[in-house]
Amino acid sequence: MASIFEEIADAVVKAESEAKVRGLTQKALDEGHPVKKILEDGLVKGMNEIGERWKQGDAFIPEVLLSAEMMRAGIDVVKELIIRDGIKPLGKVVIGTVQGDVHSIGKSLVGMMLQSSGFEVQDLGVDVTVGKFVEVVKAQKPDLLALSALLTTTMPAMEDTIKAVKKEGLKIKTIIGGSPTSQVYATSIGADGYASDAVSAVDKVKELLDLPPEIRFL
Ligand code: B12
Repeated sequence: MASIFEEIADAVVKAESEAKVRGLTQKALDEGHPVKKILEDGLVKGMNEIGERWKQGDAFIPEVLLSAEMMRAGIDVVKELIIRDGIKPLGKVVIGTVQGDVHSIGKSLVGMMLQSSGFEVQDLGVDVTVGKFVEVVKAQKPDLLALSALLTTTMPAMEDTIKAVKKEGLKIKTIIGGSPTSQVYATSIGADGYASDAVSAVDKVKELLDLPPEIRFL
C-alpha cells in the first residue's frame, strides 16, 4: 500500500484536484507526521517528479503549471505550521518580467521551480517597472533578484533594473533569463548569473547563494 507521502506526491503529479491534495495533506497532519516530511516526501517530491518529466520531454508546460497549483494548495494547508515549526526557506527571491514585456509563462515556471526547491518567492508579475523592482527589493531585502525578458526590445530594461538596484547600494545577487538572453549578455550587463531553463535556474541560484546543490528546506 502506498504511504501517505506517496499518495500526496502522486496527487501533485496527477493534478486531479486541489481538494484531493488538500485532503491528503490534512490527513498526513492529522496522523501526526512532521510538516518537513510532508513537504519533502510529499508535495515537493511530486513537484520535482513532474519537473523531471518535463525536462525529459515526458510532460508539457500546462501539466507542470497545474501540478504547481496542487503543490501550492498543499502548502496552504501546512503554511501556519511551517512558520510555527521554524522551517526556514533557503533564501528569498524576487522575480518578475521586466518593463514593457508581458511574457509570463517562463518566468512563472522559474518562480515555481524555485519555490518547490525551498525558496521563498515573491512574483511581481509582468511589465514590472524599474522603480517597482527597486521599491520591493529595498523593502523586502531578498537574497536574489531574478529578471525575465522574452523580447529583444525589453532586454535593456534588465540592465536598467540591475544598475538601479546596485545604485541603491543594495547587497543582492541577480540572475537573468528568457530566450533572447545569454551568459554573454548577462555578463555584459553586470548580472551575477544566467540560466537557460527553469531547472538549471534552481542550480544556478543555489550556486550564487553558496548553497550546496543537493540542499532543500533548511
Ligand atoms: C506565448 C507568447 C506570447 C504571449 C504571452 C502570454 C503569456 N502570458 O506569457 C502573448 C500572445 C501575450 C505574446 C505577445 C507578444 N509577443 Co510573444 N511569444 C510567445 C511565445 C509563442 C512563447 C513564449 C513562452 O511562453 N515560451 C514557453 C516558456 C516556458 O519558455 P520561455 O519563456 O523561453 O522561458 C524559459 C527560459 O527562457 C527560461 N527563463 C525565462 N525567464 C527566465 C528568468 C530567469 C531569471 C531565468 C534564470 C530563466 C528564465 O526558463 C523558462 C523555463 O524553462 C514566443 C515564441 C517562442 N516559441 O518562444 C513568442 C515571442 C517571445 N513573442 C514575440 C513577440 C514579438 C511578441 C509581441 C511583440 C507580438 C506583437 N506584435 O504583439 C507581443 C509582445 C507583448 C509584450 N509587450 O510583451 C517574439 C519575440 C521576438 C524577439 N526576440 O524580440 C517571439 C520569440 C515570437 C517570434 N518568433 O517572433 N507572446
